[in-house]
Amino acid sequence: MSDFGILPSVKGKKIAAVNLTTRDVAGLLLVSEATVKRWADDGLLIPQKTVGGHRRFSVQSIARLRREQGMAPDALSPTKRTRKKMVPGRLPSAESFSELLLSDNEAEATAQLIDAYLQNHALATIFDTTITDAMHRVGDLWFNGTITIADEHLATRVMLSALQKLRGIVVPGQATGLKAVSCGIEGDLHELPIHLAEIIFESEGWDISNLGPNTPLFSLRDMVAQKKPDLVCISARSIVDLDRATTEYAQLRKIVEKINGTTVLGGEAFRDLNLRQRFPAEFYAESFGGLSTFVKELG
Ligand code: B12
Repeated sequence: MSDFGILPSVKGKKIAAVNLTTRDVAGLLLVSEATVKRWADDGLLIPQKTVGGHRRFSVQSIARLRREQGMAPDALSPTKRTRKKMVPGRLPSAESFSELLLSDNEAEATAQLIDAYLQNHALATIFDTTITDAMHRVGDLWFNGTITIADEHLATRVMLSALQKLRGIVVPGQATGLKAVSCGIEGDLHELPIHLAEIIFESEGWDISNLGPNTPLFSLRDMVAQKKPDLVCISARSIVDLDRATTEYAQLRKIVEKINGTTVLGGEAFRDLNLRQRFPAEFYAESFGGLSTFVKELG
C-alpha cells in the first residue's frame, strides 16, 4: 500500500504525489498489475524505487501517459496490433458530487475529479457536466430553502479547493507561446467559471494570468496595455453597473484591437443578445467545451 501524502484518496486509497504502488496504478488505469510492470520495464512509466526496491509511481506520470497516448498504453506495445481505446467510466452525478461538496468531503470530491481526468474524460466535459450541474444543484437547494447560505459557501469553498488540486495534476498542453489574461467582471463574486477557464487555457498550452473575480475593467485595460496578451477572457454572471461597464469595456476593446488581440466573453450575462451589442467580442463562450474548441483553433 502507498503511504499517506498530499493528495487525497483515489478510488478510496490514500495517495501521495510520488508514491503510488503498482497495484494502485493498475486500479486507476483498469489494467492488471503485470501490465503496469511491463509498462515500467518498457519505459512507458518511470517509477521511483523505495529503499526496499519496490516501484512507486507519481500521479503526474500516470496522468501524462494517459493524456499523451489518449489510449491504453497496450496500443504502444509492438506485439499488439489493435489500438485499444480507453473507455472512460461514468462521470459522478450532480447529486452525488454536490453531496460531497455540501458534506465538506474535499478529499473524495478531489479524488473523483482526478479519477475522471485519469479516465480520460475531457476537462471541458467534467467542467460542463459534473461541476456545473453540482453547483446548479447547490444553487437550487439554496433557492428553495433546503440549505443555508453557510452550506452554499462551504460547498463552493470545497469545490474551489478540489479544483486547485485537480489543476495540480493536469498536464499542460504543448506550449503555444500564446498569452491570455482572464478575470471575472467587477461586482460579480461568482469566481468558479474563471478558474475553470484558466485550467482549459493551461491544458491547451497557453500562458494565462488569472486575475480572479471582481476585477474593474479599467484596471484590466491598463494591464492589457502593459502585458499585450493575445487574448482577454472575461466572465460575468451579472453586471452591476451596466453603463460604467459598457464605457470601460469600449476602452478596453480599443486597446485589444490595437494589439491585435482576441476577446472572449463567457457567463450567463453574455447570453443576452442585447447585451452582446454593447459588448462586442470575437467569441461568446457558453460552455467550457466551446471555449476549449475556440482556444484549440487559435493555438
Ligand atoms: C456559489 C454561488 C454564489 C457564491 C459565489 C462564491 C464564489 N466564490 O464563487 C456567492 C455566495 C458569493 C453568491 C452570491 C450571490 N448569488 Co450566487 N450562486 C452561486 C451558485 C450556487 C454557484 C455558482 C457557480 O459556481 N456555478 C457553476 C458555473 C460553472 O455554472 P454557470 O455559471 O451556470 O456556468 C455555465 C455557463 O454559463 C458557462 N460559463 C459561465 N461562466 C463562464 C465563463 C467562461 C469564460 C466560460 C468559457 C463559460 C462560462 O459554463 C457553465 C456550464 O457550461 C449559483 C447557482 C448556479 N445556478 O450557478 C448561484 C446563483 C448564480 N446566485 C444567485 C444569486 C441570486 C446570488 C446573489 C445575488 C444572492 C444575494 N442575494 O446576495 C449574490 C450575488 C453576489 C455578486 N455580487 O455576485 C442566483 C442567480 C440568479 C440569476 N437570475 O442570475 C443563482 C443562480 C442561485 C439561484 N438558484 O437563484 N453566489
